[in-house]
Amino acid sequence: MSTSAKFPADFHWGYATASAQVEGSISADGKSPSIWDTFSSDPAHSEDGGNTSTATETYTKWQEDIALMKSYGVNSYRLSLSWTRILPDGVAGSKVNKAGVEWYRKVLKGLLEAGITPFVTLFHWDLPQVLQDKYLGFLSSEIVPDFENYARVCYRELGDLVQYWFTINEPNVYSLLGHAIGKHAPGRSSDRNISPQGDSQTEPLIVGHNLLLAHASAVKVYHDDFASSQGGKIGLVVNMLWGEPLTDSAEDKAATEKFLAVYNGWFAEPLVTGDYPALFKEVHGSRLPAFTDNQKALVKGSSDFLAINHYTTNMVRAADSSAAPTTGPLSAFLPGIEIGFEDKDGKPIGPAAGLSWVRPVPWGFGKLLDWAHKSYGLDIYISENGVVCPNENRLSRDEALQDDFRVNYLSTYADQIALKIEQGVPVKSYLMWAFTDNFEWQEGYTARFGVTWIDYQDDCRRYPKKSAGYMRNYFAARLAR
Ligand code: GBH
Repeated sequence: MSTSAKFPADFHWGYATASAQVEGSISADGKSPSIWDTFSSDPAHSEDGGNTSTATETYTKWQEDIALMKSYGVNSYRLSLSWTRILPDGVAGSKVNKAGVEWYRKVLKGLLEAGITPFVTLFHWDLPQVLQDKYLGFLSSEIVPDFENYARVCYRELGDLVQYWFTINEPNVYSLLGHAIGKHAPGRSSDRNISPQGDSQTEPLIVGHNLLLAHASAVKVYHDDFASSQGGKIGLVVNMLWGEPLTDSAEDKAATEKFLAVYNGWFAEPLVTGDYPALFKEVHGSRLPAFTDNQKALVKGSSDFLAINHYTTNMVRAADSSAAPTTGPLSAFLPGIEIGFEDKDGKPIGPAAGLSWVRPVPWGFGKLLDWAHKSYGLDIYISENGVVCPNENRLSRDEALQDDFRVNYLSTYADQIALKIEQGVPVKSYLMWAFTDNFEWQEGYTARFGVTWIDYQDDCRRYPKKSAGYMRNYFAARLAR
């Protein structure tokens, strides 16, 4: 084992979760329903009919979780807040639920006492159902002042315990999966077999626009009224894929550029320029809402850093402009490109994992880090990265604990960060998905991303997988002291 430090002493590493995926106790202590509580209560909406009601019972097991995390050696942990625990009525001016606030204060204090730095996401998709009912959530610009108010309450009630805020998780995924593909809450789509309502061509763009304005407004509140006293940083989390042109042809290169601009650039570029990428505007034309000058000024510079969730790489090729991409989150949305996992000789660029959309391609991660640095120039926080092992959910517990596929994925992706830091890319964190197996949205409980195995048949007991110990040793050997 190499003892030479590859990561600076202030590098943040650890694991991530999100409220709806782990907390459970969905009506405890005054919490109101979120759109994911409602959506997942229909068993047709997930692979195994699973829902958010118990999840991994973190609401009651939080102390055990912090102790476990401490034993994993981490110095950081990413969690998200349930809007519906803190403001059950959702809207600006409504009553703050003390019990909800108190639960988060206990957890945050527990983390700090354990020497673990919390990274806190305000919104990881669990919108108050009351706001979806009232004005269709992020389809309406009415969401912006309500989100701004929610953010202010969080900074005021919890900000003394938080130095790293993430406003919104993966606006591209929330827009596309919730309002074009329809597999995520609120489940809207043009496909009438999926949803009675929705327009996959326009709604994701409107939702995306309001997400950016909500993000930027929440950041302005922090910068204006809290940053100087609380001293923290705040930014947006964007899901990014790497795309590699299938061939050297001008068409495939152009298709790849378009793919990166549309998927990655949609939310990252406005943070820096105050506007959408030119290619994104070209693709969507008049369907895309325009920013006013005031909004541009608000959005420009609205992220202290760029937080990236990254899982995989796709090969990209130009296709007939009427053809939708064969797979992936853009399938309902970006014609003219095809994406896949095979190179031009038909060879897979990475081995199959436990879910069809993700394959380990560590070199693609390295290229993405270079590209993101060159394109946006912000400090980079990796806020999610992880994988499901082949067949993982069908293995016995003992078999599943030997997760060598994940060990290999996480350690080779971490190696890419070390390499890029050495080359001058300012990567500040590696927060892996996920701390434990959890409620994996449309996959229900069938996709196990955790470094901790959860026994759903036995009171959600926790069992560390091999990867948890491996990554502890990995960082013990490489993190400068
Ligand atoms: C993240 O999203 C989420 O932030 C996290 O909550 C989640 O648990 C984690 O990933 C693991 O999935 O059905 O073909 O459209 C990752 C981005 C985008 C990955 C949508 C799955 C579905 C592909 N996700 N994608 S498709």
